[in-house]
Amino acid sequence: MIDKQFEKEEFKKSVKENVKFLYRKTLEEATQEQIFQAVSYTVKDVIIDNWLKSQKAYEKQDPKIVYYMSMEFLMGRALGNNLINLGAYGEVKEALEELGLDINCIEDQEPDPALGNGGLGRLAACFLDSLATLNYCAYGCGIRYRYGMFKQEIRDGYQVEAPDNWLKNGYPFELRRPEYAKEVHFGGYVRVEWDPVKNENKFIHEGYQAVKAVPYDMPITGYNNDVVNTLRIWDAEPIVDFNLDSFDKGDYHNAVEQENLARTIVEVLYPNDNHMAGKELRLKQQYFFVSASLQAAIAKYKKTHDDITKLHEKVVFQMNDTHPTVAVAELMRLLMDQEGLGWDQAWDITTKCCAYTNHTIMSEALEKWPIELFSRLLPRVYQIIEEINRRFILEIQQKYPGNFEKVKKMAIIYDGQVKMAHLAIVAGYSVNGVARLHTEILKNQELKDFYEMMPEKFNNKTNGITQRRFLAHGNPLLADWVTDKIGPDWITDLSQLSKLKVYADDEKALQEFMTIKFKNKERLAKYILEHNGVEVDPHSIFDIQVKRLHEYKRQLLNILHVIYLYNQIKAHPEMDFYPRTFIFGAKASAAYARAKKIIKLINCVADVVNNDASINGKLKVVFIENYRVSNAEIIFAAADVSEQISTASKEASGTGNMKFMLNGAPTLGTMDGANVEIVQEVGEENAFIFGMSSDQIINYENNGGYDPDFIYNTDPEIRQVLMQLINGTFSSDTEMFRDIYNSLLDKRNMPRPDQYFILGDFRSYAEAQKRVEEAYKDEKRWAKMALLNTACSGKFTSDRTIQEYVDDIWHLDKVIVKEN
Ligand code: 26Q
Repeated sequence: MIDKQFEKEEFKKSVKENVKFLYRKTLEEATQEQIFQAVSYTVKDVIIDNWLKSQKAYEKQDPKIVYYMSMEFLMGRALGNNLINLGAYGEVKEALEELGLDINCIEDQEPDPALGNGGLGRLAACFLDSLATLNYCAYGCGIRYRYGMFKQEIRDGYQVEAPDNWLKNGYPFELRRPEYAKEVHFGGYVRVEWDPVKNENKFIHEGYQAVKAVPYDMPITGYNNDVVNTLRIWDAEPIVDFNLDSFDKGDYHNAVEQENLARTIVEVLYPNDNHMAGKELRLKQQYFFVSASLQAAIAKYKKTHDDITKLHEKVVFQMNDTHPTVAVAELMRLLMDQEGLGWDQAWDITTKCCAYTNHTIMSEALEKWPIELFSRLLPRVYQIIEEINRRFILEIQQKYPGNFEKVKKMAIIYDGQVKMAHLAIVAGYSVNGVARLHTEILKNQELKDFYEMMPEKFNNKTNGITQRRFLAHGNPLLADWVTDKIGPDWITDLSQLSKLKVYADDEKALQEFMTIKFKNKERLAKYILEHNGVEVDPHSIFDIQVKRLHEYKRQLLNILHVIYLYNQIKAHPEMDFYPRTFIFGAKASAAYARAKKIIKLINCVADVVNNDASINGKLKVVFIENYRVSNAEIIFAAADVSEQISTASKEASGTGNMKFMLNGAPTLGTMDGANVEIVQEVGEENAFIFGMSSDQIINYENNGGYDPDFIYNTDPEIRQVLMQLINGTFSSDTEMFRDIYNSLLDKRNMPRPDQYFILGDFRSYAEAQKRVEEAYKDEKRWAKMALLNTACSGKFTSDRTIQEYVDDIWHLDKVIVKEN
């Protein structure tokens, strides 16, 4: 149903008025950006009414609330998504057309709020969409970074990072809420005082620096249910007012420091993906948003409840990886020092309120903080962690008397470090992995000791994605086709897609499906021409790998295989070869030198391959600059082949894999993360699986025996590819890719040469690629595969994931906002 507010004439009038009020201009005089602002304000007006209505409904129904605590929310653009969820996209598109405006151009004016790195941040965004759509009361809690994920420019083949000043024109979908500001304290010391009345010690935090946390709320609209939840991101402001001459001269130094602290704390998102940066500022960011969010949650609870010991009945804090894990100690602090509870009561509540999701098993991503830094920055919180640790060690010793190995492996504080994952597991009542295989590896390898001691905490929640953004909005042609075939229920019940299976042998339907794919490929080709100046043929196979750049994701395997194909075509020009476009998109962390070199390599290979007339355009390589949520939507829709080629056991789940599948691209991948479940859903015959299993990889890791030099010495085609890295084929500087070459072979990297087993999987990958080509040549077979991928993707909606979190972990109540 279309809301009255989106009645076309009303809407047009409102846009014109907003342009007038905001810019003192007529529509004709306004820029596209100004029109975007005006349109957004009109949409926001409607949302605000539903926001108020949702608030009222929550007050009346008093549901349990989940606070999704995350350092990252990779939201992507809001305008189009809100229009979809309000059921107004079509109407608004037409209204804009009548004003002579193209909705796509208007949407393109919006900056991507890129307050996240990759998978973990995007998952948080999908979860908020599903929570609102499923009628659950939820808050996202995070940080309002002034600068989100950097913009990537490619210059001379190199990645160059540019700041992302996403707030420069003002962001229309946020609301400052100064009345909910909270103070957060850093540094100082703890004074212990005897409280003769309560007959116990009082802990008084003094000499700290204070920062004011000011929340900005962003509306999260549910699909067609009038629910509007809140993403609350915190900004930092100094508490002292510099413009007052009157402040105590003696405090000048402290005042300057507090001002600096406020300015730096929310300045920028750390652009590390799956890698721990042990920076003090990062820990400050974590405590800053956690403390403010917990204070706000407790204040909200106390407004309508007077028994703080029942907090867990109405509140749950889900920790998105260990990044917000300081929450468990902060909650203890607030319950004891502010609410006056004793340790046991506070611990009982805390351990019923906190739950933890693990997103990685890679050791370099595990958060460990030096105790020196931790205790200096958060002295009272550190004290509490010490006590949690002391009590936990007693528990270990009780359960495993005399087994000091256990203490060594499981302690929260050990070797001068605070291990955040251990803290999260000990204090959380639920520990979950993000795909079946990942959870099994956690239970049987990485977190084995914890699983043995507390098996009841462990559970799996396979990730999912929102079909509202990644099909309804990103692929309107396919969305309409699906609705045509099976009705619109898939938008809130993705399992409906299985009804498409009856079309798997229907030639007309297959034809339609592939025609849509072709049109989407044309749309992407246009984007690539406009943004990269490269012409690609939409008739070629679009083989796509888009994700953060990391060695474990093995973009290197992909590009080495491109070189191998190039050599084949050059050596056998007469060879039957189906034209292929290899498309990459990836940001490398600014400090990750080898990852940046891999980007350079991809671009150097692209230069050579794309400009070699002798191969007749059979092979093209494209690196899409600045891969992000907004262009991802276009990219997934246009994919023929989904590259999911991580070293088995390393990718916890992956979510891009699901977005490709939903859009009808078969997976070319390893048995890793959620790929395993994708194959289970779609059938092995509709995917291209290759490579070593996670068991094989783990076995090599534990026992050694992987010998890439043997492969290099015995496989001349692989050797040729590797030689080309250092013989000037792709760069006149023969040292350019020496490090990459070494990384694949050098046994001096012992005990394990190439942790990512690239040469070990190379032949198997090349064979799988051959199978892709054969399958693609058979048009009907391919169409069927593609369609079945869409038809079998129902499991991978974040709606299913969220319902599982609700059923097994959160136990939330459904809320009704829209009266029928
Ligand atoms: C930690 C400490 C200091 C600085 C940065 C970090 C940091 C930041 C981001 C550590 C890890 C991350 C991101 C991890 C991540 O995105 N993991 C991905 O999560 C997805 C959602 O569950 C999975 O699908 C992916 O498999 C997993 O890699």
